Amino acid sequence: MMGRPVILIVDDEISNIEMIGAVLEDSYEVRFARSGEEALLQARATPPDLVLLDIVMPGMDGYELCRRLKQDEVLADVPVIFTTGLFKPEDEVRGFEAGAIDYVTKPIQPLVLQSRVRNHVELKRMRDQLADLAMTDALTGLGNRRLLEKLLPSEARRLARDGDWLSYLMLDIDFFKQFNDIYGHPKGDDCLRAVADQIRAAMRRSNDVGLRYGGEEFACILPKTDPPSALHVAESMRRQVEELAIPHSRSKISPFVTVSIGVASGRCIHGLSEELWITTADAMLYECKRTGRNQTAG
Ligand code: GH3
Ligand code: MG
Ligand code: MG
Ligand code: MG
Repeated sequence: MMGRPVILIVDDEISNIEMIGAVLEDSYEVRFARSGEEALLQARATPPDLVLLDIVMPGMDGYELCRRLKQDEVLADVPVIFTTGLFKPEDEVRGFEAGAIDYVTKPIQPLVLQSRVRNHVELKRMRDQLADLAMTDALTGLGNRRLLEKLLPSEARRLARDGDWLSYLMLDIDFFKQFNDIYGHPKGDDCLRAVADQIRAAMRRSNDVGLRYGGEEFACILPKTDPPSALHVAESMRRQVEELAIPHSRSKISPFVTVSIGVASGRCIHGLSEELWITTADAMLYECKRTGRNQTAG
């Protein structure tokens, strides 16, 4: 969440929107929608940090909108608080069943609403932080294996719509065990960070992602990238690492730290397992190692 958190108020009555907006506008960026349909369009265009939702509205009611938000891949985690005139326990239970995080009845008590909104915005921020942390490698700051396992299938699915190219790179540092043995693990960690920085710098397009697969192995996901372009990225990455000129006296092939990179490229098709990219890149990486290291293959 950057800047002021965005609150989307959904209510068919303008006086309710004005009243709730006035309570929150000092601390939040307030947006509003007059119907469920309008709210769904708005939220998809610019996801809010929290939704305040009326239940009784013509057309799509609040329960239905809440369910739709919870089914949306991007919006599912946005907290929804019902603000409603319906006060019966069964109405409230329906609200929670639809996926709401809280339920406030009208007439609104301004200070109570402020407190509840503040708590839920803060909890959402902490959940987002934890989710980021869970997907980040602590040593290099790159995405980790967990992020790879989430991103690769979702990218493959997205690209399958147009049968687009997906390229996948698997990078492995050469003779890294010997590097640790002679220079020690702290220097080994510095080396991993330096290689990670080169990988990050090589991710030129907005959807390119470099990740730490584990140990001294890294992966890159390059959407809409054909085989020659992927090999080009890999080759330039290999050269950039070599040009760091990190001394490695125990490498059998170079005075410096080098890497080998296996490349897998294919057009995405619905139902094709993304494992194919991993096993292919692995096989190509093995070829690089077998035939000398410090090279790329695809
Ligand atoms: P090859 O050229 O065939 O890839 O040989 P290699 O020595 O690089 O491969 P091997 O798999 O035998 O060794 C990988 C080494 O990476 C062993 C392990 O100590 C080291 N390593 C894995 N994770 C870390 C880490 O987080 N920090 C440091 N310093 N070393 C690590
Ligand atoms: Mg209403
Ligand atoms: Mg390895
Ligand atoms: Mg290695």
